[in-house]
Amino acid sequence: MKAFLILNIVLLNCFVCTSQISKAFKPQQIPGKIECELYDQGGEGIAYHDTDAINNGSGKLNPVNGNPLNEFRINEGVDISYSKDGDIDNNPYNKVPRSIGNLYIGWTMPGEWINYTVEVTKSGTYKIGALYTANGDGEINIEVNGKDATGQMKITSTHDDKDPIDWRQWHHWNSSDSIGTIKLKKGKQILRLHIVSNGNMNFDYLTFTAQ
Ligand SMILES: [Ca+2]
Ligand SMILES: [Ca+2]
Ligand SMILES: [Ca+2]
Repeated sequence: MKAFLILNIVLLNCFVCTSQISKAFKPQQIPGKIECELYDQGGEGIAYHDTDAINNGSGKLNPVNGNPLNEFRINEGVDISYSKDGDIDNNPYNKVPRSIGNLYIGWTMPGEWINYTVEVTKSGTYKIGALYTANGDGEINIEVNGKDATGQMKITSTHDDKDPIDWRQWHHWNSSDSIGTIKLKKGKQILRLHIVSNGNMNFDYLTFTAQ
């Protein structure tokens, strides 16, 4: 009983200390590449909102087997997987060449959002790009410090009727360097990526290039 109480106090303290603010998981800079799986720490409702609390990639699709890629942020609701060999992610229906072993966020659904605390090194307008897949046209937007900063941005479908394998419709990779633009001020900013419509998109990273 005593051990149980102590454990509860430890867990409660930990919950209080980690759940109040969204903060960077790893330093990420703009201009540059923002790795989507390196979203903020803080958990559900603080650093992200996901439709279900389980990670449908780490520990589920990708079983625990000692490979750190299979277990990345395993206890978090954001769904994470990584690009795989063997005609899974490097398949003939890709629009761009695809390297393997790269973590990405997937199982995206409308209404979900993810925070990225980033360091902007220079104020200005940036072009937004992405390495992504989209089973059907979708839309996203990005808020900065709580305000919509991009409007709805279209993510063009990578669905290809010629692919005979149904599940692989979520693995046709494409990149774009012009999905939208965003004005950013120098300094620490919290970007919030919203899945607006369709879902069914995977994002490996976003790029921010000075205009
Ligand atoms: Ca989830
Ligand atoms: Ca999800
Ligand atoms: Ca990535």
